[in-house]
Amino acid sequence: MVSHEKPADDSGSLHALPIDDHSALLVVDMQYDFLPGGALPVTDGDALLEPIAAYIRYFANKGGRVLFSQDWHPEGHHSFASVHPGKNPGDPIDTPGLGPILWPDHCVQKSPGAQIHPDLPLELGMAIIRKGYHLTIDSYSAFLENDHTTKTGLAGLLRDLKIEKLFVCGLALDYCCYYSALDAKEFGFDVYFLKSLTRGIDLPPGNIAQAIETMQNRGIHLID
Ligand code: VGL
Ligand code: ZN
Repeated sequence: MVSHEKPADDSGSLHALPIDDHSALLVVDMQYDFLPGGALPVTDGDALLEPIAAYIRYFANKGGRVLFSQDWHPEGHHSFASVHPGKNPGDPIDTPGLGPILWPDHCVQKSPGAQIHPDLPLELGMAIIRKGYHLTIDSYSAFLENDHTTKTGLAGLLRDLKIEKLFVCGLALDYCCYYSALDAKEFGFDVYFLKSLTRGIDLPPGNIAQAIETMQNRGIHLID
């Protein structure tokens, strides 16, 4: 069961968070393919464009660093159901580095669907972390690929900048945002999950509730 009570350490609303020059905002995978009309659309994902754009400006104004992640798969990526004969998107897969499920072809490198939506102020981002570019390994987290070993370099970058607090928003709540938040916590950052600035896929059903419960248990601040 997921508790709907506020966790004891909840640090309050979006605009009461301790943002300073040791803070970074990770805007996860706000790409056309994850928005309605895209290849792997997250319901209501487009409702995030305006509030995330506003939050990026607010955050940068407070002296925080802004980074984007970008799902960036080569054609024929092994996370795509289309490369597994007889398989469909949503089917389970348990090959190391992939799964738990297969996806439609999405965020293919240089395709329009892989573009980060230009309504976001990309110019305020100091870096774009690409992930999922190894043909046989998926990468939900912006820190570690799904083999749990291969680093993207994001942890080192944040440490070099003396970042202590990482704020996470974007798509999708129960995949790339979730795994990025868990890894950030593992790497020692104080993690603020901006729940109202995310939307989830919820595959398999119940996945969103489980992700939220796990984050609460790991000491990630969930901000509504
Ligand atoms: C994502 C599934 C596959 C995400 C990326 O950005 O959450 N989900 N690739
Ligand atoms: Zn992907």
